[in-house]
Amino acid sequence: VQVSADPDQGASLGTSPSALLLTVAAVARRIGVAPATLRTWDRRYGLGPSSHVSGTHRRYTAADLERLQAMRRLTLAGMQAADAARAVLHLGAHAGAALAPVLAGSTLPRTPPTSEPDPVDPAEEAEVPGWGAGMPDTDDLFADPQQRVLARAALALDQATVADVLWRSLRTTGVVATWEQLLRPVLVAAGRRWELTGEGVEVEHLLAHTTEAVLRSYAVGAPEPASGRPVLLSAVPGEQHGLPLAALAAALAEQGLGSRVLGTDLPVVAFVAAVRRTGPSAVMLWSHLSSTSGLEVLDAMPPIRPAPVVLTGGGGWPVEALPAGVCYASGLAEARDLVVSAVEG
Ligand code: B12
Repeated sequence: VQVSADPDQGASLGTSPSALLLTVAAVARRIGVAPATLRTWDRRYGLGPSSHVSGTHRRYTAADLERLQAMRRLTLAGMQAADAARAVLHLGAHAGAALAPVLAGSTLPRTPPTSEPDPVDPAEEAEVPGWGAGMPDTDDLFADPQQRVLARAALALDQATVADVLWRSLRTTGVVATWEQLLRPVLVAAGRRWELTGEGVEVEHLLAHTTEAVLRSYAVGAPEPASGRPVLLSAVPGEQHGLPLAALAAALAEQGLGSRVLGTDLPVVAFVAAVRRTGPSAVMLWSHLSSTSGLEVLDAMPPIRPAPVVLTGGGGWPVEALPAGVCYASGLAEARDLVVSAVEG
């Protein structure tokens, strides 16, 4: 018999994973809604706990939790609660994975409006956290429905929906549009929130981590230059921002060009060693913050033959002070095109 130390769980637990028994409060925390919303979903749509432990309140099983996670994904993707509940009751827990990405793309007609509009429930209204003091609401901040879905999912720490939205956008609009029109505005808002309130680091981290993971897997498998001289993408010492490198790797892969990402905060000696060892055709150095020391890396560039094309990107570079022959790319598409022409030679 499986016994859990989780204070949220019931004392007498069953023998299978489906016997996970959670309180309303525990489920509410896990899926990111108010407990009152769960009670509403139970009362109105029958999406309640299916287990009863004698002498205690009713508890949610693992299967109940999965259904509620599906419900949550669908409502985050913009579906009316009543329609989402109907989909979940018909399709089970798979409804979220099956329908949320489609809804995010707005290509599927929503479930026909057979239901009465839901009466406004203050708990449901409040269920997606806002940006906090000084920031407009998500709907006012973002004109584009995709941006809203991404922002709401990030605020709710709903990693599966963040990844779904990104994958769908990459497949339908490509890397540059996904980066410029979907991701950058939401990343900038997350950064602005932190700047204004000091809050939301967890949202920023989840968004950044998921973005990086999705962009990296999008880039996997693209062939490197036939010349045998690879493309190296690296952030300068002290620099923790690396998403633009992941975006560049994905944009290059989309053009059929593989690259090697050396990551963030690479020490100068390690960069020099990588250049000597691989003899790259092009090198991109990212510096986001002016406090990071990119010029040191340029000074240390080893004199290999043929010399690589050296590109820089990010707001940290003193563009006027760059050494002769070093290019500055001001955006993703420009960086991609410069690397492609460097490789084509
Ligand atoms: C995600 C993120 C992080 C993540 C990074 C994770 C990762 N794997 O990359 C983590 C949590 C590590 C992080 C850490 C920090 N961060 Co930060 N972060 C961000 C955030 C939200 C997005 C960064 C990003 O990818 N931006 C890319 C695009 C979106 O940037 P952009 O400015 O629009 O792009 C311009 C150019 O760079 C160019 N461009 C855009 N895309 C591309 C692509 C290519 C290939 C090229 C060539 C050019 C290009 O065009 C634009 C116009 O110039 C930004 C918010 C923001 N506004 O960017 C803050 C932000 C950059 N961070 C900030 C700060 C202060 C920090 C920390 C110091 C916080 C701290 N106290 O720890 C640390 C820095 C640590 C370090 N030494 O590097 C500030 C920087 C303020 C400043 N200018 O000095 C920002 C702006 C947040 C804010 N509003 O205050 N951060």
